[in-house]
Amino acid sequence: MKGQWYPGHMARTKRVVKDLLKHVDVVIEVIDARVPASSRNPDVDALVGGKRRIIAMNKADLAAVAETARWSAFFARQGHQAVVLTATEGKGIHELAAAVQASAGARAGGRARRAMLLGIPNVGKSSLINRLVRRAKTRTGALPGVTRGQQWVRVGSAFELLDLPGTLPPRLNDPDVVFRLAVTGALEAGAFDEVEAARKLIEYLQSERPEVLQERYGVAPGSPQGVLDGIAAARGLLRAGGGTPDATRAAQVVLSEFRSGRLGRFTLDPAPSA
Ligand SMILES: Nc1nc2c(ncn2[C@@H]2O[C@H](COP(=O)(O)OP(=O)(O)O)[C@@H](O)[C@H]2O)c(=O)[nH]1
Ligand SMILES: [Mg+2]
Repeated sequence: MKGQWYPGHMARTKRVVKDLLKHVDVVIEVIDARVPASSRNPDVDALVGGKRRIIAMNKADLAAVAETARWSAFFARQGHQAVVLTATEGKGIHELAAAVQASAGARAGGRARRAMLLGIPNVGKSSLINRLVRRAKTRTGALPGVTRGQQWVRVGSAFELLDLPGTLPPRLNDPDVVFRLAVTGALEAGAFDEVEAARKLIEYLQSERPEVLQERYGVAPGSPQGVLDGIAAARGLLRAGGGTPDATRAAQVVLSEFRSGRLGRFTLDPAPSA
């Protein structure tokens, strides 16, 4: 699968992120727990360097529980603390705040430690900030390195959070990664072929959990295109005029229901064993 992103905009953002990082003690790298490898930006390691880092595995409500535990253990072996979260329900927020506080250590020279969130689009950075800031006490105002409109917000007693996240481009050079980002909703609709993504998703579902499509749509197993046409027929999604199945709308239904968890909880990136 091919994917596209806005390189100009992202290149500028990366410069801004690099600048902001100079003022930060702890980085919260936000990833999607369904795709813990595919949702990481490959430049993060270089950008963050030796700073303390916490990996926020968000959207855990949509990921397979056992796989999330395996990934979390893997990150720990890599020397990064991982926190499992569901930002939309506020789950794990206390643990995340505590982890930042602990990793930031004591105040240095009377100043609270500073943290910022980083990650590719749609992993839930804004949702996490909203939840963390709800726990906030005071806004500390503009400081050097903070673009107009951004500010540090004090969370708890020992750290301050930048109230806007750093957004980095997703990985788009590997067709499997593009597929996994497309079906989890990290890419904009125009950046990939929806029918192709849905066909690949149907193939995946038929091999991983063959009963799911039959239970949800009443379609018998078969070729991905046949299943897609069957879903269109079952949902009354027919093209105007000829009355033939509308595979594009059927693809949109499957993608949207997969993303919202209505087809079950899935982790698309298998956890490394070592
Ligand atoms: N199911 C689920 N959805 C989430 C979670 N966190 C964020 N979302 C949804 O994912 C989408 C992107 O979230 P947003 O915070 O805007 O991501 P950002 O682009 O990284 O800032 C929104 O529709 C959120 O409601 C979560 O933990 N679980
Ligand atoms: Mg956002």
